[in-house]
Amino acid sequence: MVTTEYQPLTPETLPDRLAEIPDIARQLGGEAHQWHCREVGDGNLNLVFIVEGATKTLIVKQALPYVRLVGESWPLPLKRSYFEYHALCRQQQRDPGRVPEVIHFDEPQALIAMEFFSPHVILRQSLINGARHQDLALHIGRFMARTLFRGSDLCLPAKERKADLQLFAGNVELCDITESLVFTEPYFDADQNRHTTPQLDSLVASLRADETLKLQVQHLKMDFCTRAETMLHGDLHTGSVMVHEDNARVIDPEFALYGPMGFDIGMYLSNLWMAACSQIGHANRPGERDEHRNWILDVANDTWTVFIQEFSRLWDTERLGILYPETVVGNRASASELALNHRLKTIWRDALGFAGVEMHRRILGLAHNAEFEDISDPDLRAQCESHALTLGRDLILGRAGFSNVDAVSRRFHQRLPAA
Ligand code: SR1
Ligand code: MG
Repeated sequence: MVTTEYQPLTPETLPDRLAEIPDIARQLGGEAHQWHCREVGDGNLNLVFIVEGATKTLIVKQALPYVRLVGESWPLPLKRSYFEYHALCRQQQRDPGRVPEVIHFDEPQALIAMEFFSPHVILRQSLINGARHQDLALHIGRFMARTLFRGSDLCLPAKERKADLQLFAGNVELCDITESLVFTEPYFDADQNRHTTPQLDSLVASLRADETLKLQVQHLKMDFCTRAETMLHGDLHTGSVMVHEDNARVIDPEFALYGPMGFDIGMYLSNLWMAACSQIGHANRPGERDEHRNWILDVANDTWTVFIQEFSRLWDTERLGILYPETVVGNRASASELALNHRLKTIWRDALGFAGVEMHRRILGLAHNAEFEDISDPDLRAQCESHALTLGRDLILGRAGFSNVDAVSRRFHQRLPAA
């Protein structure tokens, strides 16, 4: 853009600003005054515009200098769009077509113009509506395996991986959000917290009084902060996935960082499990959503199965990095297989712990989930939330004991509230 001083855009100012960028003007087609812009951001942080031109529609995302959810009292650096841009470029290379193509990045304006997925909707809302998407597990399981494997020392040249480690280490403020809002605040009576009260009061008090639980969460937080295994999406929940029929795409990697592989997986599975917990709250009659709930649980199971398959395939075919070299661990039939199984076991155990923490923070912390928030009857909402809170505690404390994803489904059903 010609204009260099940062200015938050509006649907009125956006067309003239976009017209200054030849790439965008060409793609949109026609004249700037014909372009139709609307602001559609419903996330916690940014402005998001849909810009309909004469020949094409684009998404324009602009960071605000503060947290949108809270307001100007919580400043947040514009630089997050720089990390989002770099993460999108890497994800595009590592799993082509699964993330929006970047058309233009303007660093001073903290603005990314990108591909518009249409008629896709946010997965979280689709699960609330009771819709199904057949290949969801395939797309997201592969996305996680490809991005997590290909961003790590298992695959990337060490020099490149270290440069990226350094680059994403700058995403300090967004990491701080996760460190505080996910791993810390839910476990004490922090100012920004809220929960369904009084229904959940005693359960919340018991969680906050549970020293073993809090210690385990701090162990997980230490892993999140220190185990820089790969480039993570960093905020891979069902609000960061867009779906249409059998297609699924991933958006919004502004929280990207180098961290443990299990974090993205745990956060994503957790949001599926919470969607499943919420289904009784969206039923018009008892049992109406049982099938849908079981379908969501199956998607969680299949996602992990696809992850294992794809990660194992990459282990055999793309293990070109410095870790577990073939010269030392041999090929699949020997020590390599033991090493792969060890890694998968660690990722699974970590994922379960992170999943439990994500459940807690979405019910006790600042940023809640629509699948629970949209349940207007507080008693019913609290029932769904209690299910998730207790499941979350089980996952954190028992993460080493859930041998596979079926074991989690069984625990889900054991904790299911009586109809
Ligand atoms: C203040 S930001 C709250 C949450 O919104 C984002 O989507 C992340 O999940 C963050 O934790
Ligand atoms: Mg987001």
